[in-house]
Amino acid sequence: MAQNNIAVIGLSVMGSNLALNIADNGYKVSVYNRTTSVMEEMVKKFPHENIEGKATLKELVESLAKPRKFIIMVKAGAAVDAVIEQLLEYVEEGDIIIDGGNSFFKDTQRRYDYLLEKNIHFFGVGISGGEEGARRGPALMPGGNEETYKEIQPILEDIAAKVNDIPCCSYTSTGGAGHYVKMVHNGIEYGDMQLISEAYTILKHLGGFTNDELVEIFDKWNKEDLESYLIEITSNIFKVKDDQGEGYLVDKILDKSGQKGTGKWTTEQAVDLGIDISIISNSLNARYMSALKDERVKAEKEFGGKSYKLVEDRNHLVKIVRDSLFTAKLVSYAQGFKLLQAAEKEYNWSFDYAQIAKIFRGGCIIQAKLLQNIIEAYTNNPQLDNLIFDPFFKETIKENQSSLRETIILAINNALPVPSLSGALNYLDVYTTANSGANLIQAQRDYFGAHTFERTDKDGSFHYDWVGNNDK
Ligand code: NBP
Repeated sequence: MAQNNIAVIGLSVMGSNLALNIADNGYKVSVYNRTTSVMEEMVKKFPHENIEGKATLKELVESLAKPRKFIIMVKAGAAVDAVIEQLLEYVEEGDIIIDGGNSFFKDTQRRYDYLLEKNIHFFGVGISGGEEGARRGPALMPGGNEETYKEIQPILEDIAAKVNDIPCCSYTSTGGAGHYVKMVHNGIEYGDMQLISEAYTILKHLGGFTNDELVEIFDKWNKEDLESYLIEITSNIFKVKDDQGEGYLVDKILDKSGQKGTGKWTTEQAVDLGIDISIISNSLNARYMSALKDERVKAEKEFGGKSYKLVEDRNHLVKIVRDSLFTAKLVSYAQGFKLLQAAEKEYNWSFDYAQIAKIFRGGCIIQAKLLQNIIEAYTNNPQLDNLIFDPFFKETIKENQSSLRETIILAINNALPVPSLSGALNYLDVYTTANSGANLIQAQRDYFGAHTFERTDKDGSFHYDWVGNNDK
């Protein structure tokens, strides 16, 4: 009988966990996977009264109440298009297809437009929180038609993580907006992780802190402004002893970090839209550089090695590193939201930034106490040009920026790389400089290319005959 509430297509770890989460919330779920044995195994391994396995798409479609709702959880890219094409054989006008994978927002926009012509509603839903989030409550970033969103809102809100009973799920805007927000979320995640890693290397090499001492420091930070999922797991990481030898596991892990491309997308978008997201892009570059392990080992040898000088006042170091980390994090979020603002204009979306910050408060990697400050900032002034103008941001940055400067100088004097902390400080220094050196750049552009310039004392566009007058 066509009575089930929703279908999940793709039963790898994310799809299976999401189906179980939906079923736990009282919805009848039909599940399907291209390779039928995967579906059979899932249903056998996780028997659930609300889950029914379907071996064919036809059976799957026929099991659903109308309008039919499908969540596609397959590998991002061509697989999503393939599933959509197969579904088109069976779906009817008004049915709803949701892509919950990590799709590129332009693909989502293309699919949205394509399906709109056929009167099929398409939603791109950014899902954050990994396997555990999918199972117990992820952060959800839906994008698509606002009117039709009401059809899927109850299910999405029920399965999402909750903070103070408020679901970490909110409609973002049309087309690819949900996947865009997810992409920026991932970019911010890159920035947060790199900043924490820079704080760690400073404390380790210039403070001489042991892993046990780092646990204490991070535990303390996690009770203050820096409270966040990433600070919490970092502390947990420092506690773990190596299960295959002496010492701690973190010290045995090769310093080559991987990435799956969302930081690259975020950086490419920032370049396309002309937005400085230095913390995120420097974090991405740091991951690329980390991959060059052999070359870095060779270069360190050939350029004289490193000798870090321990500081005398370790308590002071902890203080300035904490202030630096928090300040850089404020700047990083300011940059991320600035990118969202630019995208809103470019793609004709309409974002509610306080709602977006609310989504991030739970279920996802960047959940942090700071998001409450962002919610307040945008609730007080939805038109903020830049988060750093919000009174809380402004006062905190003013109070802490000398610590950030001191930390960076200390790191630089020890040749300890801090690309993202310095990206934050450079951004602040550039943004708070009323008179920059760009007058000279304009003069050069006019000199070799007659690109013209504006003047400080008169309106209009000017050109000067630099060559002719030089020859005189
Ligand atoms: P994978 O990304 O590993 O994809 C495997 C699934 O895709 C299987 O069900 C597979 O079916 C199906 N599939 C492929 Br591959 N090609 C297909 C095609 N042409 N037609 C139909 N099905 C096809 O699964 P995942 O790790 O569960 O992730 C699902 C989505 O969620 C991805 O977009 C991922 O980026 C995203 N995501 C993952 C995480 C995470 O922590 N893993 C977190 C957040 C978001 P088969 O069994 O027949 O091969």
